[in-house]
Amino acid sequence: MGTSKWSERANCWTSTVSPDPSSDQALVVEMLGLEALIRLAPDAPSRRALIRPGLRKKPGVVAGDWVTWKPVDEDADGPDALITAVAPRENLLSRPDFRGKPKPIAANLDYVVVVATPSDPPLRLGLVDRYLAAAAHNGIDAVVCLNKVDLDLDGSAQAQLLPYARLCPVVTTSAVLETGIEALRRAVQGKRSVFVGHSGVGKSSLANALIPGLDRRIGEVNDTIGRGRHTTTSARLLDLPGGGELVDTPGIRAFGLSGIDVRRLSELYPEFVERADDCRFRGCSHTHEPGCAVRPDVESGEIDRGRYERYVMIRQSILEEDF
Ligand SMILES: Nc1nc2c(ncn2[C@@H]2O[C@H](COP(=O)(O)OP(=O)(O)OP(=O)(O)O)[C@@H](O)[C@H]2O)c(=O)[nH]1
Ligand SMILES: [Mg+2]
Ligand SMILES: [Zn+2]
Repeated sequence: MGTSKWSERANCWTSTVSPDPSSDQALVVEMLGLEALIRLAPDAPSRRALIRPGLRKKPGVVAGDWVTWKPVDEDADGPDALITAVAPRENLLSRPDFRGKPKPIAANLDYVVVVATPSDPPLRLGLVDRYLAAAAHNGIDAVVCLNKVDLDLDGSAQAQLLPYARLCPVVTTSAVLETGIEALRRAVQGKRSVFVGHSGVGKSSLANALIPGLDRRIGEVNDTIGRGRHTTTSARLLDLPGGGELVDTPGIRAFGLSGIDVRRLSELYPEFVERADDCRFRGCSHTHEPGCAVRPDVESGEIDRGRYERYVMIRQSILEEDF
């Protein structure tokens, strides 16, 4: 869904959803309570829109949605537009809220860019795995970005991410030293990406590095706690110079996969899928079944043991949530 999709979208909307070919379609840039910031064309300024009450129910409206709108009477400083419909989504990335209910993050995405750090906050590969599984579940490609590589003095974080290079692009950056920014730019150019990860990994700092003059608010440098700062409070779609967009999102503490059927979990691991045809049983979970073709590959090192062990733990956590 790069910027080029604007025209494709426009054609598709005029032929299907909208009888009026003028300009009643817009892109949602940010949600602010019951209002949305929408944009009518790639370089147009964003404007405030109310959301028709019937559309407020989850998943509601999110950044990256294409919507139909109509003008409404401007009252003082209030919004001057009303969103009347949401176009069918190509995909939607959600995460469970504190009650386990899916909370939508962003829609119509090409990439989920999982941002992680060697330290401050510490590297948690279980979270990376959960995001990769969620991306696969929603049919979205993933990119892993190891930011704050300036803190990876012994290279151990980079070593831990080596197995991921077989699964998706892995980019190593430092927003502070401005290293790896061009590689990240190449990875996301012309596409629509959502930046996800713990609070404080540098998602907004990377957005600032990719978009000169953006000046998005980032966490305090001399904060001594080193985690849980939640500087960004709502997902915001930002234009990349030269085409494409990124959605900067608020950091999270944990990312559950409770919406995923546990029997489907192994299908979200491409390295397991590659071998699963040779398992004796269809729908093998690769945990206890005889004749499993995946476990020998874990033993031989063909499949990364860490990924496998975390898969077993993630599977267990989904099973426990289900009962
Ligand atoms: N050493 C180092 N610090 C960085 C780097 N990138 C960002 N930081 C610092 O990390 C802190 C958090 O950066 P943010 O960009 O606000 O992180 P965020 O992921 O957007 O955080 P939330 O909005 O809370 O989710 C700030 O103090 C940044 O200066 C980096 O590459 N190296
Ligand atoms: Mg941020
Ligand atoms: Zn198996």
